[in-house]
Amino acid sequence: MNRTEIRPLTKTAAHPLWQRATLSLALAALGLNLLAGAAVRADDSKPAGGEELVPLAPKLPPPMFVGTPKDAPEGSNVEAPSDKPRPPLMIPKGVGNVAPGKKLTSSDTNATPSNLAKIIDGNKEPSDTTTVLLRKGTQYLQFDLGSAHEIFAIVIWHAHETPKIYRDVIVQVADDADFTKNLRTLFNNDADDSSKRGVGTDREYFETNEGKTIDAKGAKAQYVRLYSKGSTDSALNEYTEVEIYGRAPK
Ligand SMILES: [Ca+2]
Ligand SMILES: [Ca+2]
Repeated sequence: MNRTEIRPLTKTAAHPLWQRATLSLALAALGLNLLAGAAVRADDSKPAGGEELVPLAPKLPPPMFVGTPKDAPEGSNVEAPSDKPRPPLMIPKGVGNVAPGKKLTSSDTNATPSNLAKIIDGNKEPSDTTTVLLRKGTQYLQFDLGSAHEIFAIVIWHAHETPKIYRDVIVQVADDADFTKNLRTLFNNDADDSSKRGVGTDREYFETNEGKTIDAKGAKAQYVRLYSKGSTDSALNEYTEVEIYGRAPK
């Protein structure tokens, strides 16, 4: 540096050198604070337990119909259909489908174990041979997970060959097989309580290849029941596949 450059700064600049240095330090500190703020915000996005969450991405069967369904039947509170994929549910990393191999029974005692096994065989394409039929009226499927599990999501494919609406879709969990201990309702769209499991406030929905994802929010339970009472297509109850995303508690 030579004197001709220093002089204008020291004599005429708004900030003497020491003030400029202080300003630079203040700006640097501000930058660090902003970086620290970003780090804090990233930490805040994690759940209280600090677990890493990932989008639930079940393997989807191909769609069976093109476009969005027609208007809902009169009196229905059905969700507006969308031609876009639904936003994924976030679940803890490493949580998988625990349904395969678990004990599966039904209120329809005509449903044989080998028939019910089709509901947890991974095939989600509805057809005469892959879809399990339960008799008409309110019927349920019951899963026994063998021990208490933390359940984060339940995905249900009734039958998506047409955009039908299933009635009285109710998902409950409990600590015992008779559903008397620690009964909790995770989903219920039976607005008129015709299935006698309580008045539901959840929306009805059109069956699609995406299935229906129920947010189980980490509920701890050994038993899961899925109810339905026929659809806009038929009085019978159909299931093509059910997945239960959970884990045995640590
Ligand atoms: Ca299946
Ligand atoms: Ca009903």
